[in-house]
Amino acid sequence: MTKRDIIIIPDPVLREVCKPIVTVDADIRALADDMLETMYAAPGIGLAASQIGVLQRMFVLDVAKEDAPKDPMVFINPEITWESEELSVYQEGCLSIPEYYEDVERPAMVRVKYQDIDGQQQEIEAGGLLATCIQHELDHLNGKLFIDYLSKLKRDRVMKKFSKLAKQTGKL
Ligand code: GNR
Ligand code: NI
Repeated sequence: MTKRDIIIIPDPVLREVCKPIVTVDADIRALADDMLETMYAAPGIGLAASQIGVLQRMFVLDVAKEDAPKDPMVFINPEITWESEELSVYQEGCLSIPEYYEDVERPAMVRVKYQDIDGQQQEIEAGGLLATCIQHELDHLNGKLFIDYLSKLKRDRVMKKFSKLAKQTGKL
């Protein structure tokens, strides 16, 4: 297992659309391990492959409470097959936009079809924080970030702050 570096905005890699995974093989299982290690170390409750510069349709999650046992989940080629009309608001954050948090409204419940780490087709219905996280991670695979749901003023402000930081640290 290897901890990978997490890509921060405004890196354009975060705006790329990830490609479907054709076969769930040993390389994909090793990637899932690296992504979970990176997510736990951050620490975060989710991580999409594009956040470590891998443009494949896969994300990992663990929304277990801090005092509960670990519950790592891996979603390969995920697709939302249903979303509730009911919406809910969560204060979201993103490891690619460190220390910035804002409320985002999304469907309260979703059904998601995906392949698991054994390549088996699965479908689950999720609510609460899990539903929010699944939507946040699936957005990453389509090059979308949670700040895209905010006003242009807020989004421009945060992009500007991180662009300036990237220049100072020579990462852009
Ligand atoms: O660690 C994370 N916390 C979080 C909180 C509310 C809604 C979504 C998230 S996902 C985020 C990790 C991340 O950036 N995943 O892409
Ligand atoms: Ni994120």
